[in-house]
Amino acid sequence: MSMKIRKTEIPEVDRIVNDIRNMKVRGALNIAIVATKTMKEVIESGYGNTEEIILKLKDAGEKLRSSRPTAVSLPNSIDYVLYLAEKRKNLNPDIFKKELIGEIDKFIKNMENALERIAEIGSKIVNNNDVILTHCNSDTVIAILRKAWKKGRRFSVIVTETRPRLQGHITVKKLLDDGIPVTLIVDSAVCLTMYTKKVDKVLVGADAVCVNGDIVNKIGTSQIALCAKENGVKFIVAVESIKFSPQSMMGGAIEIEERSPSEVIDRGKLKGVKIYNPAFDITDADKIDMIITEFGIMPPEAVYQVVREKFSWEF
Ligand code: RI2
Repeated sequence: MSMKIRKTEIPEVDRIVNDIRNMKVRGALNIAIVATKTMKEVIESGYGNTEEIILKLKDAGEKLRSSRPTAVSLPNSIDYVLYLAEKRKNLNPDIFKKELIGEIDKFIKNMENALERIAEIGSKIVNNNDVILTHCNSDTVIAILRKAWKKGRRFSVIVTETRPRLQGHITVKKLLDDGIPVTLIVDSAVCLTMYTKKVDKVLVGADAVCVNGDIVNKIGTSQIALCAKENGVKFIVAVESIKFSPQSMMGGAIEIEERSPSEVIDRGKLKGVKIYNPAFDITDADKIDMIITEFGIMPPEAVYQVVREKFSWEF
């Protein structure tokens, strides 16, 4: 007898895993929200007793966790859902599902609220006539810039292309849609642009924030931070606390995703060459002036305290 798979079961998880891996779903916060919604769907479609549903949830969590290794918001959100489930493992399946879904909805709302809160807090550091440089495509950065623009601040933004996937182009489109003036530069033009005093602030997102305040973000970020330090330009990071990594004392402890050589070059064109394609790099805390979170603006040294207070649940 052939076993029929229910429509919303594991294949849906596989599809999301692929979408995250192929970067159809991307951006550290977005990945966390989509993964959490997928876990919720596993609960909604789960049948059997509570123990069996938890097993399915763990299986889905493992698959989702493996989709991209660097964005800490992904394991953080999966671990939190599993923690909520374990706490309710003695409940009957109906009450278990109802309570867990309610908690997950609250968790998703909290992540969305964090983004709005950061937009509000971050908008205050954007001044009239500022020239702000950003790298890659961060929804959190865009939310700040949009909010500041809506409040009437008038500024302009320099966006790096962000090789190899040119995610800077997404940022350019989004900002232009809101009427914000944008200049696109190649990644290697950052130093000259800062040296010629064309930048007031750097504002970037992050995929992970370590306990010591180091951040992990799109490849090229650390060079921009070095350049900002050298030229006395403020380097500011905007992140929701779901991206804080309680398990990583320093940036070096976080796994850096290496992506396909085909993102860099069509190898047929340069036969025999080796390609190294890390997707992220580490910016040391001492290059960071401030971190904007939903709790307020803090120096990188304050991350330790937030991690202690926020991540009281067990992994
Ligand atoms: P938000 C992105 O990673 C970029 O590195 C970006 O700076 C960071 O996540 C944070 O993005 P990727 O998914 O959560 O493009 O602020 O590899 O959107």
